[in-house]
Amino acid sequence: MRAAVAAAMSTFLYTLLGLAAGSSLHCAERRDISPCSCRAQEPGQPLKVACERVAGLSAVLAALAGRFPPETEVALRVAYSELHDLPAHTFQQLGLSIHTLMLNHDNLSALPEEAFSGLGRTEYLSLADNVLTLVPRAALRHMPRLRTLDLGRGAVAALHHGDLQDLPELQHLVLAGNALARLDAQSLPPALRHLHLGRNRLSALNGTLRGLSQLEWLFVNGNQLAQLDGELPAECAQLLLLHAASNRLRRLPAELRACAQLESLFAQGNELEALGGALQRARRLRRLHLSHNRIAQVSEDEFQELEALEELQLGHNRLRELNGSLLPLRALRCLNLTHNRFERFSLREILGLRRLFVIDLSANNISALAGHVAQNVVDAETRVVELRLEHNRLRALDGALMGLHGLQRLNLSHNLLEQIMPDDLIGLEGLRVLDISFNRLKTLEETSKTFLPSLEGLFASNNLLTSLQQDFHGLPTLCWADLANNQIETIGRELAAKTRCRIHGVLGTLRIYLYENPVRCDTNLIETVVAMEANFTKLYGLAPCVAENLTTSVAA
Ligand SMILES: *[C@@H]1O[C@H](CO)[C@@H](O)[C@H](O)[C@H]1NC(C)=O
Ligand SMILES: *[C@@H]1O[C@H](CO)[C@@H](O)[C@H](O)[C@H]1NC(C)=O
Ligand SMILES: *[C@@H]1O[C@H](CO)[C@@H](O)[C@H](O)[C@H]1NC(C)=O
Ligand SMILES: *[C@@H]1O[C@H](CO)[C@@H](O)[C@H](O)[C@H]1NC(C)=O
Ligand SMILES: *[C@@H]1O[C@H](CO)[C@@H](O)[C@H](O)[C@H]1NC(C)=O
Ligand SMILES: *[C@@H]1O[C@H](CO)[C@@H](O)[C@H](O)[C@H]1NC(C)=O
Ligand SMILES: *[C@@H]1O[C@H](CO)[C@@H](O)[C@H](O)[C@H]1NC(C)=O
Ligand SMILES: CC(=O)N[C@H]1CO[C@H](CO)[C@@H](O)[C@@H]1O
Repeated sequence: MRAAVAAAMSTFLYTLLGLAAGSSLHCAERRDISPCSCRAQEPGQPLKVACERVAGLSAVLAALAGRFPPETEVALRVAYSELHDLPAHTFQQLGLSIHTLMLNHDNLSALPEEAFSGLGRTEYLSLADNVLTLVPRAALRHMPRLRTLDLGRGAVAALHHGDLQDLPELQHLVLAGNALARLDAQSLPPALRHLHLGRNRLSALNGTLRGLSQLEWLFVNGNQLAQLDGELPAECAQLLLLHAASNRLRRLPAELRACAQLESLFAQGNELEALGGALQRARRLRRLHLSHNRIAQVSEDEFQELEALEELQLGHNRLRELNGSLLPLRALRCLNLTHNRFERFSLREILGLRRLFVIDLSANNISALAGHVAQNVVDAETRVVELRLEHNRLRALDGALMGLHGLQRLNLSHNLLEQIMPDDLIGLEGLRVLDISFNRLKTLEETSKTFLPSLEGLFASNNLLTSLQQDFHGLPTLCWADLANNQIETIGRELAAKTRCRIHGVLGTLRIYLYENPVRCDTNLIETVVAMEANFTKLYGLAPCVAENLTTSVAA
């Protein structure tokens, strides 16, 4: 989940910050412009010139002046430098056409009024990673064409009315990671499309977004917002993404119903107790992250029109029931319900969700699974590939998984399973990994009557198994069996007689892990080990018994 958010964030920031650079123009010789460097890439893009750890703007001027044809279009970055001589010099003196200017990690706490004079064509300015406490309004007045302004990770505490008023074309504004606690009314330019106010100290948005009818991406995550009621743009028809995670939201704003284009909503880490129908009509919504809230109920029609939803993250909430609410989610691929309060789960809740790929029901309190798909619907063609049921209270499977034909990974670890019946896993032709570790299984004998033609990995450590005989006879392609921490005393020689490890058609060796078992160390065992090795099966964890005896036995 976090990865997804991070990916969305970085895509966004990439759009803003990841400028394509280069030019059909050639760079000056590197030694000529030291300590700066130059990179040319795609034609038609500005030359990328970077200077690091320079002693002042004068040093930049000395390095670059006269090295390029006049008015060459550049993206200039001056970073990790001291620009104490900014009042004495200006960027205009470089004689270049600065399309992009990035002054990062330069310990800037303020900018002189004339710093940017002559930069009337600059479209992109980054002052991120400095210590500015105010928006440098007077300096920005020289940049009327600015489309992108990045003031991220600074110390700006307030956005005042008029701070950005001289930037009529501003579309992308990043103020993330400052100390913003105050936003004055009408402090944001109306043409904004992307706005990042994340990781500040905002407890209210003060109506500042109401007029932003072009807004597509809004980040207000990591603030102290208790509500967004009446704060979204009055016309939010363009809004594609709303990132409001890690606030104190107690509900979602009803106006979300008007944001017909919304594709992503991140509201995890809030105090939501219900959704109140705010998302009912979000027909375009694809990603919905609501984990780490207090959601206790969803009404039957909560997701009524969410026919495009692919990912639903509802982990770490207080749900006990789904109320059939998921059934309209025809495009759902990932359903995450980890750490809720389900005591039973019925597969009827996912009936007809043909795209569903992964279901995470781990860490609930599920003691019963119900409503297996095969029994209920003829057209129940599910594609669930991964089912996570670990950390629940299941004592039996009751055949509930029958019919999940596409299942490849099944995690049942940390439950209370005492036995698995042949019917329980019937029809799971595609199952590749089965985790039944940390249960109370005394034997796998019944399991061995099911045929699992694709199983590659069996995790059954930390159970109460006492003996291994024909337990793998239904597992023709097994490659990996972890049986550590059981009570296994005896291992039948024919255990793996019908198994030949195979992954994607490639033959390999079956590895069986037997650490921490009271395996009886006798001549039988030694012979079993030798016979198995001849059949591409290796037993691990029987040292010191085998290690010592094997040499004698083989030598004999
Ligand atoms: C940053 O600038 C301040 C003065 O504005 C100065 O006192 C401080 O030493 C500078 N820090 C670094 C790391 O250069
Ligand atoms: C809201 O805006 C008003 C006037 O524009 C300002 O005085 C006030 O401090 C702002 N409040 C917050 C919490 O930003
Ligand atoms: C199920 O949905 C109905 C309305 O559709 C609602 O009244 C009821 O409280 C919901 N039940 C649960 C357990 O969420
Ligand atoms: C479900 O969400 C939790 C965090 O809320 C995450 O750790 C877990 O990996 C997710 N499961 C899946 C299958 O994505
Ligand atoms: C788990 O479910 C059982 C009933 O199956 C109930 O007695 C118990 O209180 C539940 N535990 C939690 C933590 O909800
Ligand atoms: C099953 O879940 C447990 C607990 O989350 C985890 O440690 C284990 O690695 C999972 N098994 C597999 C095969 O992924
Ligand atoms: C070894 O493989 C052969 C042929 O598949 C089989 O007949 C025999 O029982 C196997 N022996 C052991 C110890 O697995
Ligand atoms: C059959 C056999 O040789 N068993 C011996 C294997 O080694 C252990 C010591 O590790 C002896 O106790 C067994 O008698």
